[in-house]
Amino acid sequence: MPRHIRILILLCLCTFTSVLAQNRPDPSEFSVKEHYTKYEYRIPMRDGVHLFTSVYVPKDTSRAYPFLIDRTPYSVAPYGVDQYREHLGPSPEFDAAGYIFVFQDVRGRYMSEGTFVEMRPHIDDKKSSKDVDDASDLYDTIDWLLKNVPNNNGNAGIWGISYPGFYTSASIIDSHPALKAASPQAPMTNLFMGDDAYHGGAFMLAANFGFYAFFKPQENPQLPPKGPSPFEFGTKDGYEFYLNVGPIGNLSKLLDGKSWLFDDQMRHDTYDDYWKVRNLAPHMKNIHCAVLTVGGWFDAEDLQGPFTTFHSIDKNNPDIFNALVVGPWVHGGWARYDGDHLGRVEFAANTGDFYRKNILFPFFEQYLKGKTDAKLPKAYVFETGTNVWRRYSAWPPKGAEQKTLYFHANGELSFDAPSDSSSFDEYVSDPAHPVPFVNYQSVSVPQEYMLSDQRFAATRTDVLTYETPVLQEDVTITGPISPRLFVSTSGTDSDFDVKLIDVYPNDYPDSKLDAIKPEDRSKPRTDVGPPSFTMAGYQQLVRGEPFRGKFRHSFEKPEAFTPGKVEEINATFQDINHTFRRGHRIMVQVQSSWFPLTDRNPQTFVNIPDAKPSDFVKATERVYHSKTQPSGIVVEVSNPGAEEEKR
Ligand code: PG9
Repeated sequence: MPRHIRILILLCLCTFTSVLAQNRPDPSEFSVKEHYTKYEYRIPMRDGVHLFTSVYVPKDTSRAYPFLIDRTPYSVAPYGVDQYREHLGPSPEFDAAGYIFVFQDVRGRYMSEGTFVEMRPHIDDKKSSKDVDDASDLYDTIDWLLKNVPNNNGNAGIWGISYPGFYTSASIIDSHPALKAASPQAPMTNLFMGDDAYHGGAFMLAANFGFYAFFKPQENPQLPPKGPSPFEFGTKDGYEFYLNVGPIGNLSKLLDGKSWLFDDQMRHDTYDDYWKVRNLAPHMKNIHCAVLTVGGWFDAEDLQGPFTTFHSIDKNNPDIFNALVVGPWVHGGWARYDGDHLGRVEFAANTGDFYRKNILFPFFEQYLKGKTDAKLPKAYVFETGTNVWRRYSAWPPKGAEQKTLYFHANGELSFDAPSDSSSFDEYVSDPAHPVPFVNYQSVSVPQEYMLSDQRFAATRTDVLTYETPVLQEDVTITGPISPRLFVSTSGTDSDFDVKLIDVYPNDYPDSKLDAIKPEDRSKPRTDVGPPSFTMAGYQQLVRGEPFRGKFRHSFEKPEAFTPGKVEEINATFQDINHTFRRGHRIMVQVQSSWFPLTDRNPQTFVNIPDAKPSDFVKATERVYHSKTQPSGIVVEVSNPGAEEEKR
């Protein structure tokens, strides 16, 4: 066919599709009330408890629709059949495409009957109708919806972010046959092992106190909720606030007699039965729907959950479609933001929109409506540093080479092992002057801290810094990173926090972004941002985690240090997918406090929630880097181009 005719046909097609697009409702101007009718039901569960459920049904009855369910402890408000939500689905595409949207208050929260249990443990072997959990609640809900809500197509899907992400994973076990697709997003999976409550055995202080100051035990279940009243910190400076509180046991008194949800988190400070029964990973069996788990590289709350969930589902349900998506996002940011930057770091594209339109929406359309195959890879992961999406057939990608970034004398860092027969660095850690986790004031946990500038820490005498020479070629690190440290302390307990950092070149151009875009200022959890600074020499945190030394042998049975005795610590930190570019340097920092991100280690071996002010003492910490005590971080070095899935 002559070229000009081909161009003409192409032009006609383009005009035709753009006319079609113009005729579709613009998602941003979509009126839920105009297109949906709202119903409210009290759906009976097998034990007689009723769960309050709002259902929005498309007014257009010319076709049947699947259910898309969201189960939440945070209220399905607004209540009343004449009160409508502004948005229904995970993104505007869903509202316009047509689903029967279902929102349910979980047991014991807001308008639902029953008792609320924090991360209700799953019951594998249910003996009677009294044995209920989230899996049975979703099963009973789907059964009821299929029979009582007309115009459904017989399929159901479920999704949710954070706590609703946990409800998604917990509810799909022993799946109802009509359940065809699920998307657990930032699902809490094991609160002690790297999700909200504890990281490396250290209590995530500011995030948990902030959360439970608003997420209180409910006084009047089944009454329409009043908005939570904000906690008065009396200062804008969280560092000062938490330091003045003293031992963390004092925090309970500040919660007005409604502190048991917070106390449970704070007081279970070892991996005891309270946490073990709440670890969802071993129970993720008998799942018969397609699953797309979503996480963000900079999720300060539930970054571990997506990986644990994805791997557990893979292991226990090999026959289903099970995939992972991780982008450069903060907690739930994939649903709210453009995802083109965080703080001053830019990602070169609107990654949020890309995910919403090209990953999540096609996934549900395929599995709930039988639309075109979304052709999703096993792992759709954004590579930071290079700012590209990678499609891998496995996560972590196959073919990576294990290497260790070793610490050396004089602050050097390299892939070569040290050869000195004796070598160490030391610093004094003082709980009265802990290392701050950001260099600006905030009472919350600004999620920007996950990639924030570490130059302020590098200059402290209680922070060790190791750095490679300028890289001559790109180095891509994928998967979990595993510090292996040889340490000693003059005390009987100490934290060893390790940070992997990307150091930008000294001629790196400044960002065109304000510290925080004006339109983002009013949005939750990004309300504070870093003060202005230059990007030349920027020390971008890539992954940093605390490790509480007394757990070096077991998270169940903490052990005191013998002062001065060298001990080995092996930790595993959450995955990364980052390329350190040619011209940059790789840096590692080690410190013994990270405040008030984590609580302070008194540096005396005690039960920390019961610690007295006098237990908090200075300690001299040593980190060794000799031939026989070679501290470093074990990493997986990849060749991304070679490993990417062939389409
Ligand atoms: N990740 C959140 C959380 C759950 C439980 C405890 C603390 C935080 C959430 O936002 O749902």
